Amino acid sequence: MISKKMEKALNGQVNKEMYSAYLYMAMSSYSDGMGLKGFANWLMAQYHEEMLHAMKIYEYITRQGGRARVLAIKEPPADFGTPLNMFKKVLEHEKFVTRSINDLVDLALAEKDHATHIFLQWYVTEQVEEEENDNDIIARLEMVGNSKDGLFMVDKDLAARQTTVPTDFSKGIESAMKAAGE
Ligand code: OFO
Repeated sequence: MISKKMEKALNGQVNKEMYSAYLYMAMSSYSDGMGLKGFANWLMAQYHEEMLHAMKIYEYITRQGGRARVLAIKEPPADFGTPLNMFKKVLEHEKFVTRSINDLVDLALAEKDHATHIFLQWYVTEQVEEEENDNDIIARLEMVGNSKDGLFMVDKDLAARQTTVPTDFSKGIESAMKAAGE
């Protein structure tokens, strides 16, 4: 059982994760428009990851006897500047999400909600990985500078990203993860 306050905060996080998915889908489309298929691929893989992040919380709320809400998702921007600027925006957004996860952890501790505290640990770890990935890509783009060949190489690398993240959650997260081999 979770408190009403925790239910509201978790529903807010579902919405933030959904917005992350929307934002990365918008960035994927923008990358496609620039002919950067690898960037588009990486960002669309990230879209799927964010949907999983959202659905895990959605399911957790329900399992804890709460009511999962489907709140309106804000429209993301459509223009992101250079690939480097775009990834700086990705990192900035992930830092915002990290702060939001930390706030949820603080709330779980304040409420002595041990189940939610344990549940959130997965997100704490995930955020370290998210920021690390973005920092790596930013460092590579900074190294490349204005070199078109360099950008082509980064694009080729990002094209290699594959995701096994499940997309069908009708039977629950656990079985979706198993079916996807996660
Ligand atoms: Fe869900 O980690 Fe990004 O936003």
